[in-house]
Amino acid sequence: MMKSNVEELAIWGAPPAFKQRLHVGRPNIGNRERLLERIGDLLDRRWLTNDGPFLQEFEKRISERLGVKYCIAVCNATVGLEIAIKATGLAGEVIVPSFTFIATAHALQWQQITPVFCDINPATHNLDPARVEDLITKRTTGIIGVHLWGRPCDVEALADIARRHKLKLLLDAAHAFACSHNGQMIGSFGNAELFSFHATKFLNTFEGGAVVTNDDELARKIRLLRNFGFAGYDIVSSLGTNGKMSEVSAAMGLTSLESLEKFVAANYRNYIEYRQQLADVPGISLLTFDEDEKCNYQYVVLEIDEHAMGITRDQLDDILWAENILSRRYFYPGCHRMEPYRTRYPQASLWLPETERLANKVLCLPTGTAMGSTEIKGICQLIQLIACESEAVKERMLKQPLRHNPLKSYFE
Ligand code: T4K
Repeated sequence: MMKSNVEELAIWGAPPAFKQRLHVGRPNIGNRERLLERIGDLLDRRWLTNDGPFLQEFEKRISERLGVKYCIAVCNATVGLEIAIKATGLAGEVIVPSFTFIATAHALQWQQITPVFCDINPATHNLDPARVEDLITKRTTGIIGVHLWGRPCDVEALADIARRHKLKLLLDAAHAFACSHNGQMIGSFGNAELFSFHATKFLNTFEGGAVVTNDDELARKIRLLRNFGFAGYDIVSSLGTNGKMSEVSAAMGLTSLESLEKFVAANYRNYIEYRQQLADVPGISLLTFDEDEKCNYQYVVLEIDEHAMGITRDQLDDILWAENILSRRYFYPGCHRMEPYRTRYPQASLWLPETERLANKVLCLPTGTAMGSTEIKGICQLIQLIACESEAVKERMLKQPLRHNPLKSYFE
C-alpha cells in the first residue's frame, strides 16, 4: 500500500504498508527438485552424517571455487571458529572488533580466552589496524579480523602486524563467501578463514559453516577437532568436539552452490534499486561495495545521520517495523555492551568511540531472492516520505507514545 502522508503511517494505527512481513535474512532456496532428489539419495544410502559423500563433494567444490587447499565443513560457523581458535593454539588475549556478531567474541570467551575489543575504521566498518598494535600485550596470541558485510578487512596490514609480533591471524569471513580482495577470493588469507552458511546467509546449508586454510598441519588438526579427536576407529589422538556437518546440510549446500550466481544477481539487483531510490534522501547513506571485486551483496546497510535526516535510527527502525519491514540494527550495541563483556569491561566504550558511533547509526534492510523491485520501491518511498516530513514525524512521536512493542518478535 502506497503512503503519501505521514498521518497514514502504521505507527499511529493505520494499516501497514505490507501485509506480509519483510525480513532481513530471508533464506534463499535453490532448486527444490534437486534438493529433494539429493535427500532421497542420502536416505537410500542410509548415510546421514560423518564425512558422507555429499559432505566430501561440498568441501571439494568450495576449495576449488576459492582456490584454497583445504575446506573443512562444520555444523555452524560459531563451532567452526571455536575449532579454528583451538587448532591455531590461541590463548590469553586475542584482539577482535566489537562491531561484529557476538559469536566472534563468544568463540574466544567460551575457551577462557579474553577478547580484547579494538575500534574500527568508520569508513570500512572493519578493524582499524592502526589501533590494533596499541592493544598488544605479553598475553596477546592472535588477531581475529572480520570481513564485515563481505567487505574485506585490511588483511595486509593485519598480516604485517601478526608477523612482526609473532601472532596468529584468523579471519571471520562469515559474511564473505564468494567475495574477493585484490582479485583473490577470500578464503586464503591469514592462518585460516571461516564462513557461515546459516539460513540467513545468501548461501545456506540450513545451519553450517566451513573453515578453509592452506596450512597442511592446521587442516589436519581441524579435522581431528571436528570429530572428537578420532584419528581412526577406537583411536582418539587429541581433545575434540562434535563439529560435523550432516549430509542433509551438505545436500542443501551443493544445491545452493548451483544457484549461487542467481542469488548474487538478485542481491545485486536489489542493491542497485536501493541505491537509486535512496540516492537523494537527506541523512541516509548506503554502504557501497567495490564493483571491481567479486561480492555477494547480501547486506543492504544504511548509515543514518540523525541530524541530517531529522529523526534517529531507532525511530526509523520503529516506524519501519510497524509497516512490516523488519529492519535490523546489526551489530548494535557492540559486543562490549553485551554480557559477559559489559560487566567485565565497563569502561570499554572509552576506547571504542567509532564503534559506539556506528552502532547507533546502522540499519540493515531486507534483500535476497524473497525481495522484488515492488517491495524495494515501497520501502524506499516510505523512507523518502519520513525524511521529507521528519519534523512532523518527530513532533508526533514526542506527543504520542509508541504503539509498537519495543520487544520486537518475528512471530507476533
Ligand atoms: N561471525 C559473524 C560475523 C556472524 O555474522 C555470524 C552470524 C557468525 C560469526 C556465526 O555464524 P553461525 O554460527 O550462525 O553460522 C543472524 C544469524 O542467526 C547469524 O547467523 C548471523 N551471523 C547474524 C548476522 O544474523 P539474528 O540475530 O539476526 O537472528 P535470526 O537468525 O533469528 O534471524 C534473522 C532474520 O532472518 C529474521 O528477520 C528472521 C529471518 N529468518 C531467520 C531464519 C533462521 C527467516 O526468515 N528464516 C529462517 O529460517 O542472527
